[in-house]
Amino acid sequence: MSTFFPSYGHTEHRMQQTMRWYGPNDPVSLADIRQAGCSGVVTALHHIPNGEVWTIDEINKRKQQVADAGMVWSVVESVPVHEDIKTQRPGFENYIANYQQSIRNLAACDIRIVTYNFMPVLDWTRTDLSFEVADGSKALKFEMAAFVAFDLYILQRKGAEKEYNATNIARDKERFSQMTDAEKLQLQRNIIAGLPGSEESFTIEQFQAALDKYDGIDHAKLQQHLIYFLQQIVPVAEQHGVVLSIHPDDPPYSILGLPRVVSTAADVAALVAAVPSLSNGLCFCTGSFGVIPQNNLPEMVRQFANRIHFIHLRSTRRNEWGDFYEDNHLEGDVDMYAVIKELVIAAQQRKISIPVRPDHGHQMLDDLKKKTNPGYSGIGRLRGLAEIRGVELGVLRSLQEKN
Ligand code: DNO
Repeated sequence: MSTFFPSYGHTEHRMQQTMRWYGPNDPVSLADIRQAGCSGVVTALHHIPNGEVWTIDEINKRKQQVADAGMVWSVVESVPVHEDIKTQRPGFENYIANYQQSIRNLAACDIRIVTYNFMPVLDWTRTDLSFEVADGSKALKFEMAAFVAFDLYILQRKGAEKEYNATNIARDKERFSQMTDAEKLQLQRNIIAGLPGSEESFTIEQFQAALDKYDGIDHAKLQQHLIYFLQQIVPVAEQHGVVLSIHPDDPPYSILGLPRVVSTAADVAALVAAVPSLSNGLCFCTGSFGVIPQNNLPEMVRQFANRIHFIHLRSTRRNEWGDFYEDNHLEGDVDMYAVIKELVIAAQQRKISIPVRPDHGHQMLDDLKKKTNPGYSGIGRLRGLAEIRGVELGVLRSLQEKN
């Protein structure tokens, strides 16, 4: 297809550029994604209820839609893991069997990279979905004081105050007292109404009930449940040539008293030690891991190089309170050059093309006038992708010139 165009060398191992597509209702179309320069699409069958088998028919329908637009469905994000698997409620084995079947069906349709996460109750979480940055574009933000205020004064979770220190609580209380009723409602919605891709949405009562199911499940227990899940799924994946890529916790720390077990390099190392197969892989999300200063991202790429099957590139800017907002892709706390360099080296060594997507983007330009999926507007992601591919090409060329 690209024979008319100059080759920059090593093109076969350049990252495969992709964008996430939420399906036919996504305001960003497949044609838009193609014009952004993508050859791959990341999507999921969001209409299938969590826990049910993805049938070959449904998978093929989606695959065809993507093919009709001139691209390939390269990564599934996500086949969601049912809550009963995470808590191991009686009957959860049925959900495991369904998950295995979905993997077999995806393999039958030649779709071989499957992303998932193991975060209890909530997938990714933010408190502000339209935080205006200096240039007037809008970013997603996680503000600790607002989040704790939600926990203490809106949700009023039992025992929550024991988990926070008194000085911070005074600050959180002050923050809450300054919010208007509309802001309180918006905050509640942002946290529990479900961000795109989360697949779950709650009222306050449902939310409390979902949290209660984790009574007695601490970090060690949740990790044990994840390892059990991997022991059941990875062999099936391996047998069918599928690789799994777990998405890290976002944010990468415990929230609402719930354990989170995929936040650090040590967490990932524990999963690898328990289930060493390369099908037990990682979705390397710089925006999630990057919120913890101790996570040395280039080092983590080196450590897990052979099991990074999918890449999310995004940068956050954090402060000492645990707040962060999503910065431009090449700014913020993530050393994107160093990360991309390690990824380029890993791909060259493995002689593969790893799919990458710009994770989120600011709402900017014309998109400010549109209704967009938070974090998933077209133009902001296009900016991120364009910057990332520029860095990648620069790194590749400079490595070639050195040799
Ligand atoms: C957020 C996404 C996550 C991710 C899941 C993977 O923007 O990166 O929702 O898709 O955690 O299962």
